[in-house]
Amino acid sequence: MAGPSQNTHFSSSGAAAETSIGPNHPLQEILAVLHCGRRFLVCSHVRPDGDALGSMLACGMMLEQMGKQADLVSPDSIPMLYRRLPGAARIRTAPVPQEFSAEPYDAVILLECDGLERSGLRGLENLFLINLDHHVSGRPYANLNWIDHGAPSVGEMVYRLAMAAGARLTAEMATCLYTTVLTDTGGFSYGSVRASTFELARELVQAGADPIRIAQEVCYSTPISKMLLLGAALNTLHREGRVAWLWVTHQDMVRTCAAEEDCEGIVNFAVGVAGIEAAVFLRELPDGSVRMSLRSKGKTSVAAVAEQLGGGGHQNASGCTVPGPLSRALQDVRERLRYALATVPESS
Ligand SMILES: [Mn+2]
Repeated sequence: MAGPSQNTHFSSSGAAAETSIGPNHPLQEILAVLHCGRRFLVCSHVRPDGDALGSMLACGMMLEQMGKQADLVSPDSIPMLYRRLPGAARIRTAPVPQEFSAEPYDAVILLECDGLERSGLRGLENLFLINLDHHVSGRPYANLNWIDHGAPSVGEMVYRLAMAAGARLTAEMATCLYTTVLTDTGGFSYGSVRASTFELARELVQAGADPIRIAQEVCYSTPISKMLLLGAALNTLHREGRVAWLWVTHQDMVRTCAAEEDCEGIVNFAVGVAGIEAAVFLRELPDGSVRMSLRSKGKTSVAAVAEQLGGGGHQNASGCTVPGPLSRALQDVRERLRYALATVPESS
């Protein structure tokens, strides 16, 4: 196994990167480590989304095809709408072991974590770390780093890795990967979408991913608690110029019996308003701090705003957690969004 001093960083954007996988490409180095090892830990970030879970599952399937042992671990439970992903029951969720350093892993594969803390797992520091990320906030903290800011989902990177490994694209794997693309591009509508995104989608559908069934499960299986919470949030919807915002209090969460996962996607109702370029959804947490989800359209970036507030993400989708109270957090983020928009010309 390669020593932990090895440190490779690669960053690219645009489709050109896909055609130039030379011997020094981090993908090849990652592949070499996977070939040598026997047992791997595969994890992603806290509050896993469609990309995190679909990528973990596809990565596990690839490793199994390679004859390796893969342990899939998430510190948080799997949101309802992803529990029917092929192999989802394989992911170990809480309670997870607090200490991984004693486990005989040849490497840890971290999917879209911009640091070890994002994994929500402890004791990984001394293991050999492989970092696959596509976030703007992605940085080379691991032993091997493959960061592709142009990839619409980290699932696409797992796909490229699996193809390079000679893995067979099974219907199950294709279903997991299609879910990563569908969810991380907001249904093929974010700025990260390019022609190759549809080529990948086509390939995944040909391999057995059912786009209609996946859309049904991801987009049309809303629990009633989420609809009630959405109602509460929509009651607070406001706009000022090109910025819109909405929020829920902790009391709203309790009253509607909503789970954390029910907040996902609510921000899209604000950014979806005509004439709006940037939007934020705020949620008051039980301890009074505030979780924010930011979205924007086109060239307007909300990545920097989230980073200023200690979070991170993409140009069109980012998030952060800030101290309360809600009213002050809202005022602060509105000012930052107004400032971010001041540099972007109004779209026609
Ligand atoms: Mn992602």
